[in-house]
Amino acid sequence: MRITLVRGDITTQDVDAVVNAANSSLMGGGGVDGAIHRRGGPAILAECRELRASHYGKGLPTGQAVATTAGDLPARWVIHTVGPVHSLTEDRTHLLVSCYRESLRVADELGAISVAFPAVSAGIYGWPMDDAARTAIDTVRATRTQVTDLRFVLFTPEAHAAFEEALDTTGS
Ligand code: AR6
Repeated sequence: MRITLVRGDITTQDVDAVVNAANSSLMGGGGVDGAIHRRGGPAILAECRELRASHYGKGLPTGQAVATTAGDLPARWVIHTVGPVHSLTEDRTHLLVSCYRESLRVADELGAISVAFPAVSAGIYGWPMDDAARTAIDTVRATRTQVTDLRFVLFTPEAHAAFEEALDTTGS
């Protein structure tokens, strides 16, 4: 698997699947979630509604992932995962790890070969960027998957620098 870092907006990525940092409601929000629903159009929300009705009446649990089509995005699928809100009193790293593992499991189920991830939980959910980057890189490196082109699409120079550091210093 090749891991690359890209500066920019995940909604422009021409990949099989883009991962959305969603919330349990699957009904959209700010950050990456807002951008994906804005650019992807109403088809994504319509499928999210169906998933809520058929499988996730109480919402998609934190750490899990589920796929919809990608509407008007260049990608084929959106994999929605719910990151943990960062906590100073409780270590929720296992839930962030689970987001990456579960997203890759869903990607494999779909037959996706190229997947773009944002820095899950590192925005509105308040996860410190350095730790979010290390957890992301360590986890994808340790996960067995058929994905061969895995990209982290980082919105800010700080996020890009943190992922670059993590890519250079962890896992080896
Ligand atoms: N492309 C790539 N990265 C982005 C983009 C984009 N278009 N927009 C923001 N980022 P966040 P979270 C970066 O807040 O912390 C939503 O309301 C951003 O700078 O999107 O998991 C959901 O509905 C940050 O580094 O996700 C949830 O309620 C990273 O993506 C909640 O926010 C993640 O930030 C989820 O919060």
